[in-house]
Amino acid sequence: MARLLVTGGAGFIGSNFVHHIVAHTDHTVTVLDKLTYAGNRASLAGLPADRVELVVGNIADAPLVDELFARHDAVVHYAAESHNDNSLDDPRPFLDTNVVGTYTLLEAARRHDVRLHHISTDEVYGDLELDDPQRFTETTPYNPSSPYSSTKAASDLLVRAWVRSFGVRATISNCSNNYGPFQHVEKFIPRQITNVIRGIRPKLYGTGENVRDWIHADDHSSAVLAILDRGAIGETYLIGADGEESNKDVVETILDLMGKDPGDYDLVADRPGHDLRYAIDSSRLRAELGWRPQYPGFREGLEATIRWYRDNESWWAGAKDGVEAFYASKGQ
Ligand code: NAD
Ligand code: TDX
Repeated sequence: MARLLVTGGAGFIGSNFVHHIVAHTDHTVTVLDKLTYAGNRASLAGLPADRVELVVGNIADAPLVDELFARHDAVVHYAAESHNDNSLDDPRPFLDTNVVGTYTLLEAARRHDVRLHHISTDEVYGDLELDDPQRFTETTPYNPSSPYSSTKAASDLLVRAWVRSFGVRATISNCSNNYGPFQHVEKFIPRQITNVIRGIRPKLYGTGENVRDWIHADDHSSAVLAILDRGAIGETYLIGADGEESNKDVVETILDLMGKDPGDYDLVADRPGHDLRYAIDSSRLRAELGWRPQYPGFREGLEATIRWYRDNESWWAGAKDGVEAFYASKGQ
């Protein structure tokens, strides 16, 4: 039994991880989350109070972070500003949380010699051509495109430097695009599902040819747990489930699964600097730590996710109108 501190545990992937930990381990969890627009207490509802505690606070608050690190065995760091479109609108919070926040955690890890796992993204590697046979590996050079991905790249490099310079016991994982329950309606898949529920046509950026490599959030959680248990200190592991799909195919599948005409969507203004394709080679994680994705195929996963958004309208309804107004102001 370990005492885990999970930053950003009221967000999409962090809350899925907390549910996973409660279901599959006997660890206790303290969530440190600022509850920004992206954090939601309701994502932790129903979890046992003797296993999960929520502390509302900022990862850049050094005294608070120091006090929390002193009483935990390991930290899993999910907290971030996570949305590319927001980072194009106002990059500042991305620097404050993703860079200064991560720096604050690293300094506390150094002081208290606490094991830290840093959650990152495949977007640090930039993008691939559609027909490139190569996928991202742990040795692909960093080449981020957006304010969001450049701040995530910066945070990864800080972790590497604190490992090498100060002996901080940290690991890093870079994961592909996640889907599943508790994802904010600003993101691609929940936006389109909730659009269809509301009678709004799905919106595809540009031509819809861009490719993302999809993994269910629960498979991301099992990979993070494997790295926390068995990963080598100072190392980076790529997490992916061989789930490449074009955005157009994803929208058509959602429409089909929701009983609509698969052509019933709009092409809208493209994202500036829009990355074309991401693709992860997760051989290292599979070979060295024996991890395998457990979730069934993408279509089945999408079907379950659609069911979750239909059944949990009260979880997302409050955010929907504001998100659509933001996109409408940009012609998206
Ligand atoms: P999210 O936006 O849904 O959740 C982020 C959480 O962090 C929210 O609960 C928010 O309140 C909290 N937070 C933000 N700033 C904070 C601060 N200063 N102090 C404390 N808490 C703060 O994001 P997500 O999609 O769940 O992503 C989680 C992590 O996974 C991020 O680090 C992201 O870069 C990474 N990641 C995401 C994906 C994806 O597909 N969504 C893929 C790979 C990696
Ligand atoms: O309405 C939309 N229409 C559309 O075509 C939206 C919101 C998005 N898109 C496109 C843009 C991307 O090609 O869909 C794709 C996925 O978009 P997002 O959900 O915004 O994700 P992405 O930019 O790929 O980044 C996600 O994966 C990597 C997460 O948000 C990041 O936090 C993670 O690091």
